[in-house]
Amino acid sequence: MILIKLGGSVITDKSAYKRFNKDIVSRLCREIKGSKKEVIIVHGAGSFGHVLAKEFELQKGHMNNGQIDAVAKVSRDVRELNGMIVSELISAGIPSVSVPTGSCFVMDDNELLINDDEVLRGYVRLGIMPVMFGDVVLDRKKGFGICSGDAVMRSLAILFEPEAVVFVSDIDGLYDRDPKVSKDAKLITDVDRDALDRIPPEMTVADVTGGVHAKMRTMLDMCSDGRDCILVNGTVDGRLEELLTGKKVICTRARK
Ligand code: IP8
Repeated sequence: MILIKLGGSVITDKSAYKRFNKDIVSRLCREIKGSKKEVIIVHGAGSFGHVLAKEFELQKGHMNNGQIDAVAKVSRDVRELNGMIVSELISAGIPSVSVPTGSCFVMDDNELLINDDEVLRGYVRLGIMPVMFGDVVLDRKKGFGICSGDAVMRSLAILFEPEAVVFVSDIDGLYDRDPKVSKDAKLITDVDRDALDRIPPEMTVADVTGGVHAKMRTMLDMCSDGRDCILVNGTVDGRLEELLTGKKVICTRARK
């Protein structure tokens, strides 16, 4: 099984509140179907989550009651996004069901707890893909918090032990410096901890949450013997399908 995260920067337009990239999502779903691989998909929140979450500092937990309305709105907005993604998956021939992170699970001081996996495993056994996503989630210590799709990926990797983990983003991979600023920026195709430590974090392009450097660290944490984690550009037609079917494509591969 391959665990795939569709990043918020690909599935939405980050510059506009709640703008869904329907055509890209539809194509990516067809590419996943075309690959004939068994997958589990997680998605980010993009402009359906980050805009209000940032404005009301939801990631800091419950500080004031002015945040409560924003918790409800973010929750509503990311479910709306999830509904559109599940629709695209079903249209592409991938039976899928929404498993909203914040409705099914809690966090404890920012750590997502999936203590009961009956629902997730039950759907997978039936051949229906559970689709989780970055969400606002109740937190035992902080009242609520923001659980990123990356944190969901970490939990699902422990539960399902996928053979590979793929992060679909809007960039070709990790560069040694910001390619939008520097023409000499080089794509790093293979990265391990030592290689990542040599790249200054501020030199890499910022992604939805924390930047590519932070994402690479998460990816390295998810690597194990025989399991690579790959960052690939989903805005390029066909690239995800080629990667999933074992072709050589432009990407960054994190190895243990
Ligand atoms: O887009 C963030 O998830 P991400 C979740 O995976 C919210 O970082 C609600 C902002």
